[in-house]
Amino acid sequence: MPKSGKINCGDMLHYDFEQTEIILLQDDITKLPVDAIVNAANSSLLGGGGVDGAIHRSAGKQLLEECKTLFGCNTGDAKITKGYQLPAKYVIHTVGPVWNDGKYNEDNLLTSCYQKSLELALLHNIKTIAFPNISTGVYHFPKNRAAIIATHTVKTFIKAHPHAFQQIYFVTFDEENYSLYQKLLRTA
Ligand code: AR6
Repeated sequence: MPKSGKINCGDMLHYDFEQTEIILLQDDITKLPVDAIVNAANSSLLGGGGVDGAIHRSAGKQLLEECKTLFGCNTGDAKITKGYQLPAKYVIHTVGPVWNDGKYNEDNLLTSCYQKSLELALLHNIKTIAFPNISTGVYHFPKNRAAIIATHTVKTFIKAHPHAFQQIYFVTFDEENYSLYQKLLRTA
């Protein structure tokens, strides 16, 4: 069950996929009362800008203290902490690849971020999870390519684990990502 409350958001689109509801919304991920939100972190796991900065600000200092005990995270991998002052119970920190013309395994590393995050969620019996658009900010991964990877990887995982998740959220921050996801999700 979500930690608290009900999510009310105007621009929220729902797609039934197998036993899981995929939800697209444009919002601040730190506001969501889901079991887990995913953080687009860097390999230090000690905070930064963008969504990472917003998550650390909202969660409070205890999040940084727990992150210090994790000794970083490799690109493409994921680690979990509590959510502290966030409405979400957990934060899953994953490290996306920096886009470098696609010559450095970026596609596979981004796929791995979504996969490893979902595997960790499964281990912790997380039923509702929200993803930001990993690597599409300061790491400059092309947005359309990242959205194709995100939606494909999540759907593949759902097919392999049809009873694992009640709801998986794609939380976009900008219009461009919102319409890219909308196009991709409405085609089965
Ligand atoms: N809620 C949802 N999405 C957000 C929010 C928010 N509050 N804030 C930003 N976004 P970025 P990256 C979107 O740059 O590219 C950090 O400094 C944003 O519009 O946060 O993976 C880390 O410490 C974009 O679409 O992450 C790393 O050093 C998406 O989140 C580095 O940035 C990801 O943008 C990671 O870069």
